[in-house]
Amino acid sequence: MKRSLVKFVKIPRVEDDCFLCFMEGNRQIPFDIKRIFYIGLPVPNLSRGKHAHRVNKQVLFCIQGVVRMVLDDGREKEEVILDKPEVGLFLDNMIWHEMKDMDEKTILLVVASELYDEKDYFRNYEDFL
Ligand code: T46
Repeated sequence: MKRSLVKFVKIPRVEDDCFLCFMEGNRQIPFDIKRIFYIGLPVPNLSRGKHAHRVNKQVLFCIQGVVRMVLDDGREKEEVILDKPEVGLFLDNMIWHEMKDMDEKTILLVVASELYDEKDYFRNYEDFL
């Protein structure tokens, strides 16, 4: 059976007079969370990412707006749209990924298994392969 590159991480969404989502390391998030960052106010037609990580694993949430994620393990490519704050995308290490088609409201929240280290990045596709 074909292995899917797209692995969702669903987190609780509590609804009362607003919504509230939460996540905890080694519970919904399948690793110790060492770093959190977020990305927002994209210019039109922005494409970001275009790299893979040697070790770092991440879960990416589109907490507002929309993003199209393109994933590539060097053999297969898959795309997925994220537009729900309670549905994250698990980005394993050694997966080339690109964020596309964000709208002007898009905010991405990313939890990571490792501290920032530029040496962890493959930013050149041929090197990644
Ligand atoms: C990823 C996708 C989803 C830091 O100094 N510390 C950090 O923790 C991060 C995440 C970035 N930076 C610096 C490195 C660059 O000078 O911020 C600048 C922009 O980073 P980058 O071009 O890698 O941004 P994106 O949006 O292409 O990628 C980011 C993450 O870097 C990456 O790990 O998987 O979001």
